[in-house]
Parts: sequence; structure tokens; C-alpha cells
Amino acid sequence: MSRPKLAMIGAGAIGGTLAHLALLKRLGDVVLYDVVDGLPQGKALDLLESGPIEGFDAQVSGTTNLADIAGADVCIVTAGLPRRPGMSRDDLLSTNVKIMKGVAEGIKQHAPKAFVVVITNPLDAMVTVMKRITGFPKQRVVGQAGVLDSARYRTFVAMELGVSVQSVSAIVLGGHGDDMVPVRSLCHVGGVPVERLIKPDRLDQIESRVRNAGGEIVNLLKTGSAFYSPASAAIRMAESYLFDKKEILPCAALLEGEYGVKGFYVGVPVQIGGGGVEKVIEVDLSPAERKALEGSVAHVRELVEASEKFVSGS
Ligand code: TXD
Repeated sequence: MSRPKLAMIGAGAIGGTLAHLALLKRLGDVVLYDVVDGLPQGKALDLLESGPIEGFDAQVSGTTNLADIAGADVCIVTAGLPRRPGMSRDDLLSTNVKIMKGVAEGIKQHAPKAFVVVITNPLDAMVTVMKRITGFPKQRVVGQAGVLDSARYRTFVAMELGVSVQSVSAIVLGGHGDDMVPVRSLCHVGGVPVERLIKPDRLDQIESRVRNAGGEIVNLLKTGSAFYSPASAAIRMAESYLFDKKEILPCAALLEGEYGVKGFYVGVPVQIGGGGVEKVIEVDLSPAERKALEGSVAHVRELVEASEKFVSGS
């Protein structure tokens, strides 16, 4: 019996945190890959040396050779540029499409059986490129955004009411842009609809903060974007896959008719288990929420179309 192998493609802020979390949670051996020589090797050595203190025995290595991800069971992709203040996620498109293409070709070649979680922005376009280039089944290519966006919604509702975040359930649907859709009608606090506990105008403000939460952190950090919470979110998805937990998590999944969408990656609740994305869950939405979702999907469509020229280019 061997340990699962997790490959972190990109060893920057999120990649390093992913590796740390995977080791602390005993998910398996970790390979950190990056194009900047020294960065993945340095982080891997540092993590390895925390093993005796944390009590993990897993192997950790850092590399600039993509072939070293060979046989990975899970690949989590953060390779690419992050946002700087004043930039939208979409501003990253041309550079990150090229990076994603190269990475996807490498994953296809070296880790053909992997479950692939894409994190790089603009997320909806990047996960589409990954699916297209690898040709993996849709069950094995998924994007991380909804777990994080929903966690942000839960955080702000819990802060507002002074209750445990564990008592708040919420989902955010749609693309990972500023038009994402926090679903008010499905947000509950201890089973009670949030609309009974917080006034509509205050909920408007909270949901607006959710939509802009990534930018809020970019503006504070100035030199990068959120990394702890995106890493936690992707690790939760990897755990559900590796342990066949069948958790229902909001993720960017390829829709083929669900929610009236065909052929696009959109954030929706899915079941993740040993089979990867095993099921798309369709939830009831209010007319306003459905309309907002349509708007968000329209933006995803534009973004994917804009990325086409970079995918077919060099
Ligand atoms: O929820 C979400 N989906 C996100 C996404 C939340 C926050 C940030 N999100 C995006 O993740 C962000 O906009 C970026 O596109 C990615 C990665 O963010 P991170 O904060 O980790 O960026 P870093 O620290 O700049 O790390 C990116 C690394 C860096 O070390 C580069 O050298 C490397 O990517 N890089 C590559 N690695 C491998 N292969 C190639 N080709 C490559 N090019 C750059």
C-alpha cells in the first residue's frame, strides 16, 4: 500500500499553503512544482524539516521538472499570476491561459489518472482550458471558487449575528467574478432562514462584501491575493475525493444541461467522492437568483470566448 501522491502545480503563496495543509492533514506525499528554480525546492525542504515537529512521515519534494509529478493522484493547479490592486481577475487572462495550456499538457502526459483541481484565475476560463487540453473526463477536472466564496458568505453572516460559523450554511453559485451569486434563499443559521434574522438592506451589504471579498484582500495585501482560504478550500475538495466522502461542495463543474447551461464551467453544488465530481445538485432558486445566475453565466461565456484566441494561439 502506498500513500496517495499530491502534486501542487505552482509553489507560490497558495501552492506552499496547499502543501503545508496536505502534510498536516496526512493526505499523502507532496510534490511542489514551479518554474522558478529554488522556490519549490526551498519550500519542500522547509516543509520536510517541519515533519519531525508535526509528526508526519510523508515525502515532500520540490522540482522544476514537470515529469516529477508522474503518477500523481491529485493535481492542484495555482500556476499563474495573481491580481494586484486595481486589476480584475479577467486582466490575468492572456498570461494565465498560456501558462495553463503548458501545465495541462504536462498533467496529461505525466499524471493521466489525476483528479485535477484548478485554482488559477480567471478561474472559469482556466478550468475550461484544463479540461480542453487534458481531455480528461469532466468528473476529473474541477475548479475551486465556490467553497471559498461560500465560506466568505458564512464568515460575514456569522460575524453579523455573533454566532459560530459552524451554524451558518450558505452557497454561492455562478462564475468566480464580481457577479457571483450568494444564494440568500438557501442561507440558514441553525436551520433558520437568514432572511428572518438579518434585514434585506443589511443582507445586500453583506452579499456585496462577499462578491468583493477577493478584492478586499488584494487591496490590503497590495502584492498578492488571498492564499490561506483558497488553499483550505481546495484541500477540502481533495479530501472529499481521496476519502470518498461524497461531500456536497460548491465548485466550478462542467454543466451539460443542468441549470439550463450546456458546455460551460459554472459554480454549482456538486458531490465529490472517489469518482471525482459524481453529481451536480440542482437547487431551487428564486426568480431573482435565477436571473442573477444567468447574468453570471453570460460573463463566464464571454470570458471563455475571449480565452479561445489565446488557447488556439501559441
Ligand atoms: O479561489 C480562487 N480560485 C482563487 C484564485 C483565490 C485567490 C487567488 N486565486 C488565483 O490563484 C490567483 O489569482 C492566481 O492566479 C493563482 C495563484 O495565486 P498565488 O497567490 O499562489 O500566486 P503566486 O504566489 O504568484 O504563485 C503563483 C506561482 C508562482 O510561484 C509562479 O512562479 C508560478 O505560479 N508559475 C508557474 N508554476 C508552474 N508552471 C508555470 N508555467 C508557471 N508560471 C508561473
